[in-house]
Amino acid sequence: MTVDEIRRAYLEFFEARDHAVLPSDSLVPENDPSLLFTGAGMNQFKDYFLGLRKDLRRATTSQKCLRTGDLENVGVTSFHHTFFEMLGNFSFADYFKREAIAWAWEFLVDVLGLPADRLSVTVYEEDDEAFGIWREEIGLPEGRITRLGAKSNFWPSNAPADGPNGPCGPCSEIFFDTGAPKCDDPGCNEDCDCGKYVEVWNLVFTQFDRRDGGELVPLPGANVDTGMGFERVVAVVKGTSSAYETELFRPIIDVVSELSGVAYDRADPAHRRLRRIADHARAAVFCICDGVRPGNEGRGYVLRRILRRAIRDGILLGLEETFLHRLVPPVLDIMGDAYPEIREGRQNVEILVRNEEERFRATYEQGMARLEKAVAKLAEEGETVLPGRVAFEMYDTYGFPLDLAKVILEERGLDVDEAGFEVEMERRRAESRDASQMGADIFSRGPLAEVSREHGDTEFDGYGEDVVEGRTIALLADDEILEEAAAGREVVLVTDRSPFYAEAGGQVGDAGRIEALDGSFAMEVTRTLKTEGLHLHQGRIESGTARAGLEVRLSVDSARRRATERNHTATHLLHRALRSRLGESVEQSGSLVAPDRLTFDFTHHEGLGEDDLREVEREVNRVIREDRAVVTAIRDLEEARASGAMALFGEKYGDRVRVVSVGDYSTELCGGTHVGRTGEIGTFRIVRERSVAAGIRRIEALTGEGAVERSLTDRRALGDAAKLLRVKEDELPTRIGELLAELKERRKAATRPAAATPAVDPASLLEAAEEHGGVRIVAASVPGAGVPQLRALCDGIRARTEASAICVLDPEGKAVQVVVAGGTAALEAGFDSGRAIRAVTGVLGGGGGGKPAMAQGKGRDASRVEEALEVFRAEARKLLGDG
Ligand code: ALA
Repeated sequence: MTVDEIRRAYLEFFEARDHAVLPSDSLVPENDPSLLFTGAGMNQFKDYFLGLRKDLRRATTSQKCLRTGDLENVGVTSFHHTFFEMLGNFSFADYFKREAIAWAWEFLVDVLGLPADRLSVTVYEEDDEAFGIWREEIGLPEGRITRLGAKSNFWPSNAPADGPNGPCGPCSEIFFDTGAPKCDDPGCNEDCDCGKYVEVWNLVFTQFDRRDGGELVPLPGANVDTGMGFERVVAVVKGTSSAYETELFRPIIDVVSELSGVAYDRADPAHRRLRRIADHARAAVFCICDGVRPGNEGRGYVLRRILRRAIRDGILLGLEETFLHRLVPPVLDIMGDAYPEIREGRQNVEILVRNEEERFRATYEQGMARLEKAVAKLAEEGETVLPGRVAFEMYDTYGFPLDLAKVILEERGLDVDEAGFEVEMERRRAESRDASQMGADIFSRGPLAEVSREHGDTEFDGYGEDVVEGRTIALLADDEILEEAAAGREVVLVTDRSPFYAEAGGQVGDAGRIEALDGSFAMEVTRTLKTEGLHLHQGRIESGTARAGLEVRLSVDSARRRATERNHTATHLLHRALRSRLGESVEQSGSLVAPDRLTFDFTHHEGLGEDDLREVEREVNRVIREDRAVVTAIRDLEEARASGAMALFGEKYGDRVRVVSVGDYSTELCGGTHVGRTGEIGTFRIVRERSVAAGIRRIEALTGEGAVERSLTDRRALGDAAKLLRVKEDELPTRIGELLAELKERRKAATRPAAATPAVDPASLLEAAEEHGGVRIVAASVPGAGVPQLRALCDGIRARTEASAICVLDPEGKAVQVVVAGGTAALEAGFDSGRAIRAVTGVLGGGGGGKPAMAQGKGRDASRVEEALEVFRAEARKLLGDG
């Protein structure tokens, strides 16, 4: 059986038993930012187990999974992987232990043909029912049924005591005995990790919903969740003791071998690097295809760690060029039939992997040098622990993930101060927070917390109103609560309610004015932030004296807010349009919504072409013209997601969310403020598109007045240019092209070594010429003249006197060019250019010919120019006779 056949046999086996065959869920759980990666087949079915959904009773899948908890062991043991496939069959309040066990046994023994006497099982120590089924119904001898505790036979492991909350239950695991002898441990059994027993299948009887405090609440139905490790079962079927020996991995390892020239030897401990590379290449392909991009946070960081570990392994194997992207094709060959989606993104994946490798290689040598220095210093001081500060520098400056630095140090018997690393990391996080939030953090401790405790959260009234009346509750400056603040003072003013939108979700905070109803003070607000649930109005007291307890009118600067709203709604339209044009893999990765512009960062592997930009701009403008209504609603998070609302990757949301919809065109979870209808945006213009990080692009755009102003500025520039060049505006490109070509030509001419302008003119040549019988015999070398000038010289001389016999030549260039001419009086006296030229070019080692009045020729031997001129004079005298 091929691997594809084994996978198919499993799905068909359960399909024949009324299971719906469903596709694998994404590796990145779509609606669950709390879960980094899909780690089991059951993840996509949580709602079914909890009884929240009931439209399915039986399902079966082969699920893409990623687990990174055991990174150290990947490639070291035979069966540890980051990325793996889990085959599963699921019952939602339908069949239970009896069927699950019987079918598992039937599949392993009858379909895969595994020898029954090499299979053994474990059951949860209290699960007599499962024990009984294995013993009585399957007929397994008692000696091959082991009872174990919640650590081994509850799923998730130890869930009652340690969590997580959610569906869980006792399980029964099926093992294959490799036939290896038991290890030295007297208690060696299925639970032992010596490698004798390979766990192939876990049958979970999902009966409970674990709640806080370890409470196990029975689920509405008894469920089944099974997981068979595909790589393991393939190895077992193929009779090998390592998944890396199977056709799931071996072709990838072989490519690494070929590229590095390292012949793979399974027994050589150093060759775990090849296995690790193969594992990590698979993981990287699947992660990237499911939308993860290398980065410094969350999923992106997991991917970066995996990639950089593999790259380092490659460097240590002697791979001097980027290589990891060359493993993408073998991964696609092996896995592409089962998971066709990975074929679609092939180019993307290769580009991203190569980018990441180039980036890491660029600093790798320097980083290693830095680490060597630090290691030498440790040795000198007799220390064995690398300070956290250095580990952080390795991460921050040289791109070495902490765990990679750890691996490198471990290889030398050294350790890292991880706590120290965390301290540095936290400091850096705080710095970047400060840089982006400035004032806000100063107040997040102490006095503000006090205000918040006393008064509760500020009420935000600004979705519908620009002007609201409220009451001042606190004044702060320099981390202190003030009794009062007089004109001129910079303060933070807190009120019980506010129409001012506070900086969030990329939208800048509002500006405006706050005035006491009794006229006792007025304040200009330049910025609004929110912290501890309070709206903080930052600004200057303009007049009077502000204090707490005053009735005030808060007025948002409406023009500024409207401009911001245009940009915010346009950002949603842009997001939607980019996805329509470039594909749903486009993820928002940052945005700024200000009154004067918007910027939108998103994942994409390459720059956008002119066509893409134009299409996106057209589409957004079309939706603007359609004047669609922008509607906001508060909905349940789950309901909003089910309806397809776009949520931000990695963003945490509460149970009730605000959903902003633009007709049926775009739906996003968003707390910002928006226009009422798209027509208000007026117009949308992209002004720039560029890269801001590997795989992340940024679009800057303008709307409304900003876009109009920009158009006017552009038009003025065009008009001025057209006037200067005296053409119509639409002819500018052509005209500029012509001018540039001309300029280029001139520049070239200017830099050409100045063609030796002949220092001769016809008059001076005539003057220097000898005379024979009334005819002037002109013979001269004019270096650099070229044939046209030589001819021109002849004409010039004849114009002065027809009594002339002329030979001019140019000895520069590849050959000596010769022109001979005679004026009419010379011809009458017997001169013949044709005959003369033959004499001349004969000397020069060439030839030529022509009419009596004009002849042309050339010769190769520039060293005989003087001689040739002398021969001409003699020949001319001869032809002219004695006069
Ligand atoms: N969900 C079970 C596991 O992951 C089947 O082992």
